[in-house]
Amino acid sequence: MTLEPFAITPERLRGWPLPQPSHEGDKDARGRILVVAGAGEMPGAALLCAVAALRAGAGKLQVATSATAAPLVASAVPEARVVALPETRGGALATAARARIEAMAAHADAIVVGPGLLESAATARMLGGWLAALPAIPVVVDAAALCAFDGQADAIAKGDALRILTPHAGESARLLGRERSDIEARPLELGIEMARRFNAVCVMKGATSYVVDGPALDAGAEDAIACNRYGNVGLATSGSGDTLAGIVGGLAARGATPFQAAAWGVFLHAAAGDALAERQGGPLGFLARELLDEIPRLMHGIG
Ligand code: NPW
Ligand code: AMP
Ligand code: MG
Repeated sequence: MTLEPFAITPERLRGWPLPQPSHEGDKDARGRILVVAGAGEMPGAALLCAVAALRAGAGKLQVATSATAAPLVASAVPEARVVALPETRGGALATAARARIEAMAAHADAIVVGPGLLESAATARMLGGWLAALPAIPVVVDAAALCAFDGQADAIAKGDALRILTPHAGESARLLGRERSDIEARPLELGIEMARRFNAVCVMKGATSYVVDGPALDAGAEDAIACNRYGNVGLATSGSGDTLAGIVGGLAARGATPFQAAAWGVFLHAAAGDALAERQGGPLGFLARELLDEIPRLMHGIG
């Protein structure tokens, strides 16, 4: 078994095509995505993530967001069914939100949880218990939801290996209980450690991003680690990771495996950044929301 990553390229992805809907397919058949994201002070994260999932080709969108953010998200994303979750006085999700999210998850093919949620110990406990009890569908765990994994690796790792973790270096450091400088110095090695420990696909985000398929590695599979070198520093911008999480979730809702959705998603996100940088003559100044419109063209361009 080799721990050498393969490079994600358009050629490689062309030989690894995404599932396509039948011509007769309705929106349910296209893939149903549930986005659990956003808070009163961060409704934009829910918007970016949700629209990204649609741009990646998902057919039906539900957004579960805090009661304060819900009207804002609903008017900004008219395509979505938006459910207002009960929140604490501080704006984090209240325990009572769990039943609402569970009911929505019963009608989803994939879930993204975390962008723009407020971190709180109670939210982390609630999300941790919910994640451990979920049906066998892919779940992208990002941002504040990653804290639900703190101290619960065993409970989560017993799951069905359909989790996709998308931490930046700060979040990886916290998840692994290490210094951020460790993560920055050895992202591949520590990505392998994380993917195995959490029995998940891990995306170690950075200027170079690694995608590690923990369950496949444990099964001795070849080609279980991918590396993306596309993209540019313009992607280091507010909301960028929220769009990535939505793209990966949307691809998973369409039926891509967690590893395929993560590898394709990382590439499409980076290639969108490159397309914007080329058009504007340099990498700085494009907006995370502008990445979204690039996705369909790039996705269809690969095949
Ligand atoms: P510091 O301060 O750099 O030392 P940020 P975020 C660390 C939502 N968003 N490498 C950072 O450390 C997201 O979805 C909402 C290493 C700090 O300790 C999240 O829910 C938007 N460390 C939430 O905001 C648009 C890094 O992480 C901690 C790092 C927080 O997102 C923006 C928090 O850092 C945002 O996406 C790195 N690359 N990046 C919206 N429009 O609603 C961060 N850290 O910078 O406060 O935020 O972790 O990216
Ligand atoms: P987040 O920190 O969650 O908003 O995610 C940031 C996104 O931007 C991730 O997909 C990173 O891989 C990407 N990114 C951050 N810095 C760079 C960089 N210097 N070059 C290319 N991509 C980057
Ligand atoms: Mg982020």
